[in-house]
Amino acid sequence: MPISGPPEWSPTELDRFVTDGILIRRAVISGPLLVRAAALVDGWMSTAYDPARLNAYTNRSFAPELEDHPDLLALYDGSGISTLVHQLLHPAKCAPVSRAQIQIRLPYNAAQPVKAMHVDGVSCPHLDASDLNTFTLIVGVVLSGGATADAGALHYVPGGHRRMASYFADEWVRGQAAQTPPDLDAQDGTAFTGEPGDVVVMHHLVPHRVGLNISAVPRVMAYFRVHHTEHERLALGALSDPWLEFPALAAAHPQT
Ligand SMILES: O=C(O)CCC(=O)C(=O)O
Repeated sequence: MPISGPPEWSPTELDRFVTDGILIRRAVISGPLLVRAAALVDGWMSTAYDPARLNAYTNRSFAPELEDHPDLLALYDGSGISTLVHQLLHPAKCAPVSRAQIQIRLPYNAAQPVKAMHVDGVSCPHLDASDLNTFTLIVGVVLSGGATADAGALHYVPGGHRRMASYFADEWVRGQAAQTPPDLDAQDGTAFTGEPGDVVVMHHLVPHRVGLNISAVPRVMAYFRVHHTEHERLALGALSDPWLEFPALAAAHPQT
Protein backbone atom coordinates (compact mmCIF):
# COMPACT_ATOMS: atom_id res chain seq x y z
CA MET A 1 0.00 0.00 0.00
CA PRO A 2 1.47 3.39 -0.89
CA ILE A 3 2.43 5.57 2.07
CA SER A 4 0.22 8.63 2.15
CA GLY A 5 2.52 11.51 2.83
CA PRO A 6 3.12 15.17 2.24
CA PRO A 7 2.31 16.58 -1.21
CA GLU A 8 5.19 16.60 -3.66
CA TRP A 9 7.32 19.73 -4.04
CA SER A 10 5.72 22.43 -6.15
CA PRO A 11 7.62 24.04 -9.05
CA THR A 12 8.11 27.13 -6.85
CA GLU A 13 9.64 25.02 -4.11
CA LEU A 14 11.94 23.26 -6.59
CA ASP A 15 13.10 26.67 -7.87
CA ARG A 16 13.71 27.75 -4.27
CA PHE A 17 15.78 24.64 -3.61
CA VAL A 18 17.98 25.50 -6.58
CA THR A 19 18.34 29.12 -5.42
CA ASP A 20 18.65 28.65 -1.65
CA GLY A 21 19.76 25.01 -1.35
CA ILE A 22 17.19 24.49 1.38
CA LEU A 23 13.50 23.65 1.77
CA ILE A 24 11.39 23.59 4.90
CA ARG A 25 8.14 21.74 5.40
CA ARG A 26 6.11 22.33 8.54
CA ALA A 27 4.25 19.67 10.54
CA VAL A 28 5.19 16.80 8.23
CA ILE A 29 5.49 14.25 11.01
CA SER A 30 3.04 13.79 13.86
CA GLY A 31 1.30 11.11 15.92
CA PRO A 32 2.97 7.81 16.79
CA LEU A 33 5.89 8.25 14.36
CA LEU A 34 6.98 11.41 16.14
CA VAL A 35 6.08 10.31 19.66
CA ARG A 36 7.96 7.00 19.40
CA ALA A 37 11.14 8.59 18.03
CA ALA A 38 11.15 11.42 20.58
CA ALA A 39 10.50 8.99 23.45
CA LEU A 40 13.32 6.75 22.28
CA VAL A 41 15.84 9.60 22.41
CA ASP A 42 14.45 10.88 25.73
CA GLY A 43 14.82 7.38 27.17
CA TRP A 44 18.41 7.19 25.95
CA MET A 45 19.20 10.56 27.57
CA SER A 46 17.79 9.32 30.90
CA THR A 47 19.48 5.93 30.91
CA ALA A 48 22.52 5.86 28.63
CA TYR A 49 23.86 9.41 28.18
CA ASP A 50 27.47 9.66 29.35
CA PRO A 51 28.58 13.28 29.95
CA ALA A 52 32.22 12.26 29.47
CA ARG A 53 31.42 11.55 25.82
CA LEU A 54 29.78 14.92 25.07
CA ASN A 55 32.41 15.93 22.50
CA ALA A 56 32.10 12.65 20.62
CA TYR A 57 28.29 12.84 20.65
CA THR A 58 28.44 16.41 19.35
CA ASN A 59 30.97 15.59 16.64
CA ARG A 60 29.22 12.44 15.47
CA SER A 61 25.89 11.51 17.03
CA PHE A 62 24.07 11.30 20.30
CA ALA A 63 22.47 7.92 20.98
CA PRO A 64 24.91 6.16 18.61
CA GLU A 65 23.58 2.79 19.79
CA LEU A 66 20.20 3.70 18.26
CA GLU A 67 21.39 4.83 14.84
CA ASP A 68 19.56 2.03 13.00
CA HIS A 69 16.59 1.77 15.33
CA PRO A 70 13.35 1.26 13.33
CA ASP A 71 11.57 4.02 15.26
CA LEU A 72 14.20 6.53 14.08
CA LEU A 73 14.47 5.25 10.51
CA ALA A 74 10.66 5.39 10.27
CA LEU A 75 10.86 9.19 10.46
CA TYR A 76 12.46 9.06 7.02
CA ASP A 77 11.00 5.93 5.42
CA GLY A 78 7.54 5.88 6.97
CA SER A 79 6.58 9.53 6.75
CA GLY A 80 6.72 10.24 3.03
CA ILE A 81 9.93 12.27 3.37
CA SER A 82 11.86 9.71 1.36
CA THR A 83 9.42 10.24 -1.51
CA LEU A 84 10.05 13.99 -1.38
CA VAL A 85 13.78 13.37 -1.44
CA HIS A 86 13.49 11.05 -4.44
CA GLN A 87 11.63 13.82 -6.27
CA LEU A 88 14.63 16.12 -5.82
CA LEU A 89 17.13 13.61 -7.23
CA HIS A 90 14.83 12.38 -10.00
CA PRO A 91 15.49 10.51 -12.26
CA ALA A 92 18.59 9.51 -10.30
CA LYS A 93 18.03 7.17 -7.39
CA CYS A 94 18.87 7.51 -3.70
CA ALA A 95 20.64 4.80 -1.77
CA PRO A 96 18.61 3.43 1.16
CA VAL A 97 19.14 5.38 4.36
CA SER A 98 20.31 3.04 7.09
CA ARG A 99 21.27 5.34 9.94
CA ALA A 100 19.97 8.33 11.81
CA GLN A 101 22.18 10.95 13.44
CA ILE A 102 20.83 12.50 16.61
CA GLN A 103 22.02 15.99 17.44
CA ILE A 104 21.08 17.54 20.76
CA ARG A 105 21.94 21.05 21.87
CA LEU A 106 21.83 20.92 25.62
CA PRO A 107 20.43 23.95 27.46
CA TYR A 108 23.01 26.16 29.13
CA ASN A 109 25.80 23.68 28.66
CA ALA A 110 29.03 25.62 28.25
CA ALA A 111 30.96 22.36 27.94
CA GLN A 112 29.24 21.46 24.67
CA PRO A 113 31.35 22.67 21.73
CA VAL A 114 29.61 25.05 19.35
CA LYS A 115 29.86 24.19 15.68
CA ALA A 116 31.30 26.95 13.54
CA MET A 117 30.27 27.42 9.92
CA HIS A 118 31.05 24.26 7.92
CA VAL A 119 29.84 21.80 5.33
CA ASP A 120 29.73 18.19 6.45
CA GLY A 121 32.24 15.59 5.47
CA VAL A 122 35.06 17.87 4.25
CA SER A 123 38.09 18.65 6.44
CA CYS A 124 36.17 17.34 9.49
CA PRO A 125 37.98 17.91 12.79
CA HIS A 126 37.31 14.28 13.75
CA LEU A 127 38.52 12.78 10.44
CA ASP A 128 41.80 12.77 8.59
CA ALA A 129 41.92 16.07 6.66
CA SER A 130 42.10 14.33 3.28
CA ASP A 131 39.07 12.10 3.96
CA LEU A 132 35.89 12.97 2.10
CA ASN A 133 32.74 11.85 3.87
CA THR A 134 30.17 13.79 1.89
CA PHE A 135 26.62 12.99 0.78
CA THR A 136 24.00 14.46 -1.54
CA LEU A 137 21.57 16.13 0.83
CA ILE A 138 20.56 16.02 4.47
CA VAL A 139 17.11 15.84 6.01
CA GLY A 140 16.56 17.16 9.53
CA VAL A 141 13.50 16.44 11.65
CA VAL A 142 12.77 18.47 14.79
CA LEU A 143 12.05 16.06 17.65
CA SER A 144 11.89 18.64 20.43
CA GLY A 145 12.80 22.24 21.23
CA GLY A 146 14.20 24.57 18.60
CA ALA A 147 11.46 27.17 18.67
CA THR A 148 13.82 30.15 18.74
CA ALA A 149 17.13 31.08 17.14
CA ASP A 150 19.00 31.08 20.47
CA ALA A 151 17.70 27.65 21.44
CA GLY A 152 20.52 25.84 19.66
CA ALA A 153 19.02 26.23 16.20
CA LEU A 154 20.75 25.15 13.03
CA HIS A 155 21.85 28.31 11.20
CA TYR A 156 22.37 28.06 7.43
CA VAL A 157 23.46 30.42 4.65
CA PRO A 158 20.74 30.50 1.98
CA GLY A 159 22.40 30.24 -1.42
CA GLY A 160 25.72 29.41 0.22
CA HIS A 161 26.00 26.27 -1.92
CA ARG A 162 26.93 28.46 -4.89
CA ARG A 163 29.73 30.17 -2.99
CA MET A 164 30.94 26.78 -1.69
CA ALA A 165 30.99 25.38 -5.23
CA SER A 166 33.23 28.21 -6.45
CA TYR A 167 35.38 27.83 -3.33
CA PHE A 168 35.84 24.11 -3.99
CA ALA A 169 36.58 24.80 -7.67
CA ASP A 170 39.10 27.62 -7.22
CA GLU A 171 40.40 27.94 -3.67
CA TRP A 172 40.19 24.69 -1.73
CA VAL A 173 42.93 22.06 -1.61
CA ARG A 174 42.08 18.54 -0.51
CA GLY A 175 43.60 17.91 2.90
CA GLN A 176 43.53 21.53 4.11
CA ALA A 177 42.06 22.25 7.56
CA ALA A 178 39.73 25.15 6.69
CA GLN A 179 36.20 23.97 5.89
CA THR A 180 34.66 27.22 4.59
CA PRO A 181 36.07 30.53 3.27
CA PRO A 182 36.36 33.59 5.58
CA ASP A 183 33.44 35.44 3.94
CA LEU A 184 31.13 32.57 4.94
CA ASP A 185 32.75 32.09 8.36
CA ALA A 186 31.86 35.70 9.13
CA GLN A 187 28.12 35.14 8.59
CA ASP A 188 25.61 34.27 11.30
CA GLY A 189 23.31 32.46 8.90
CA THR A 190 19.53 32.13 9.06
CA ALA A 191 18.11 30.19 11.99
CA PHE A 192 15.95 27.16 11.26
CA THR A 193 13.41 27.55 14.03
CA GLY A 194 10.71 24.97 14.23
CA GLU A 195 8.30 22.80 16.12
CA PRO A 196 8.46 19.02 16.57
CA GLY A 197 7.57 17.38 13.28
CA ASP A 198 8.94 20.18 11.08
CA VAL A 199 11.44 19.07 8.46
CA VAL A 200 14.36 20.79 6.75
CA VAL A 201 15.97 19.47 3.56
CA MET A 202 19.40 20.93 2.87
CA HIS A 203 21.77 20.52 -0.07
CA HIS A 204 25.11 19.11 1.04
CA LEU A 205 26.97 22.27 0.02
CA VAL A 206 24.91 24.67 2.14
CA PRO A 207 27.19 25.95 4.93
CA HIS A 208 25.73 25.82 8.40
CA ARG A 209 26.62 26.20 12.06
CA VAL A 210 25.02 25.55 15.44
CA GLY A 211 25.21 27.81 18.46
CA LEU A 212 24.49 27.69 22.14
CA ASN A 213 21.11 26.79 23.51
CA ILE A 214 20.08 29.40 26.04
CA SER A 215 16.50 28.19 26.27
CA ALA A 216 15.21 25.95 29.03
CA VAL A 217 14.77 22.83 26.88
CA PRO A 218 17.09 20.58 24.86
CA ARG A 219 16.88 20.98 21.11
CA VAL A 220 16.75 17.51 19.58
CA MET A 221 17.07 16.84 15.86
CA ALA A 222 17.21 13.60 13.90
CA TYR A 223 19.24 13.88 10.70
CA PHE A 224 19.33 11.56 7.70
CA ARG A 225 22.13 11.76 5.17
CA VAL A 226 21.01 10.83 1.69
CA HIS A 227 23.41 9.60 -1.00
CA HIS A 228 22.84 9.40 -4.74
CA THR A 229 23.37 5.72 -5.57
CA GLU A 230 26.58 6.67 -7.40
CA HIS A 231 27.76 9.18 -4.83
CA GLU A 232 31.16 7.57 -4.36
CA ARG A 233 31.97 8.13 -8.05
CA LEU A 234 30.42 11.61 -8.15
CA ALA A 235 31.52 12.97 -4.76
CA LEU A 236 34.57 14.96 -5.84
CA GLY A 237 32.86 16.51 -8.88
CA ALA A 238 29.76 17.33 -6.83
CA LEU A 239 31.83 19.63 -4.60
CA SER A 240 32.12 22.15 -7.44
CA ASP A 241 28.99 21.20 -9.43
CA PRO A 242 26.06 21.43 -6.98
CA TRP A 243 23.51 19.85 -9.35
CA LEU A 244 25.61 16.95 -10.65
CA GLU A 245 23.56 14.53 -8.55
CA PHE A 246 20.19 16.16 -9.36
CA PRO A 247 19.72 15.52 -13.11
CA ALA A 248 16.19 16.91 -13.57
CA LEU A 249 16.91 20.05 -11.56
CA ALA A 250 20.14 20.57 -13.51
CA ALA A 251 18.28 20.24 -16.81
CA ALA A 252 15.56 22.67 -15.70
CA HIS A 253 18.10 25.23 -14.47
CA PRO A 254 20.99 24.95 -16.97
CA GLN A 255 22.73 28.17 -15.89
CA THR A 256 23.00 27.28 -12.17
O1 LIG B 1 23.10 20.23 15.59
C1 LIG B 1 22.69 20.45 14.45
O2 LIG B 1 21.55 20.85 14.21
C2 LIG B 1 23.58 20.28 13.26
C3 LIG B 1 24.86 19.64 13.59
C4 LIG B 1 25.83 19.74 12.48
O3 LIG B 1 26.02 20.74 11.87
C5 LIG B 1 26.59 18.56 12.15
O4 LIG B 1 26.45 17.52 12.81
O5 LIG B 1 27.37 18.65 11.19
